[in-house]
Amino acid sequence: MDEEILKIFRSNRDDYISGEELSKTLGISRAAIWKHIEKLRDEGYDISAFPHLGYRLVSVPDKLLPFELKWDLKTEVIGKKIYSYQILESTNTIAYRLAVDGAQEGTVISAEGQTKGRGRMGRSWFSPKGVSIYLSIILKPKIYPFEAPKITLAAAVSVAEAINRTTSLSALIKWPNDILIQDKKVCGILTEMDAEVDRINFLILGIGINVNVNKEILPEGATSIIEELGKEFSRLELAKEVLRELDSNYLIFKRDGFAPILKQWQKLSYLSGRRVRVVCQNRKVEGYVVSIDDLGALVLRLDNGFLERILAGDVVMVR
Ligand code: BT5
Repeated sequence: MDEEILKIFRSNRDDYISGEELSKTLGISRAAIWKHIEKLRDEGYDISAFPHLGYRLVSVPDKLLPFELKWDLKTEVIGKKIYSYQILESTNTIAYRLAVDGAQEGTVISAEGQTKGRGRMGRSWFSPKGVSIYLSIILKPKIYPFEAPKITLAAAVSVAEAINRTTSLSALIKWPNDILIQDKKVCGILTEMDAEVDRINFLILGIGINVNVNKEILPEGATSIIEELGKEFSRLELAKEVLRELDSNYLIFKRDGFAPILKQWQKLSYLSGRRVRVVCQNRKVEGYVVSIDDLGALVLRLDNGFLERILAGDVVMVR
């Protein structure tokens, strides 16, 4: 019912709508309408009320609520179903459970804050409440498990493009899963999956973006949109653009394969041409970044002139 009321407000943006009209259209009493309006106000909607005129929607809260995320989203796969929570341990954990229970591809889980946000390899993701974006998306690509890094890279391209499109900032991708602005990490992506040897049952794409959070409380080497922009930015607008970009890149990937994504990735790559040390498993490899290959592996030119492909690891810059 809240969504129905919001839909009516949205289609009469500048007009007042009387309680009587709402009650007739929705088939509930005026007292019930009032209760819903109060509930929406509690959620942060600014709804003005004038005697004899009725109600008008003034502004919506900057929260990742399902109705707001879905409004005007215009995606094909991503976000047909959205679940939003206040505080969760981790959006990836809930997404995993929903996927096990058969949730449809493209289902999105968002949270205002996380108590056990996680990164790769047991690391944690600092997730304060109400200031950033924490999303998990369930995907079911028909690819082999060893191809999963392609999806992480497609997601990285999507987030970087979303930031660059909605803000005046320039975000770049640091292989494999970091988005940087001015050399500092603004977003991390965690891909987890349920797979058999030759097929992926589902894959969970976890995306954390620091938006309106102050640098002082972030880990060393991190930044946020507000820090780089010098002013607050709408989490809702950015999250929607991420979902749109992801939808479009995922469809491109399904239709045309990885090559077009790779091309985009190369334009946004922070590492190309730089000297790096990659820590992978128990090894360290040093060299100049050539590119990534058609599986999403990082290709380094070693000092002896040989090329080496690295499938997974952490990259440290070397001067
Ligand atoms: C990542 O791991 O960068 C993946 C982070 C994914 C987070 C999302 S939020 C929604 C979804 N639900 C989850 O539970 N997770 C996903 P990794 O490359 O391992 O980087 C982790 C490291 O980044 C940490 O060890 C810190 O050094 C640093 N870090 C932690 N929190 C950060 C933050 N908010 N901003 C920037 N850096 C951070």
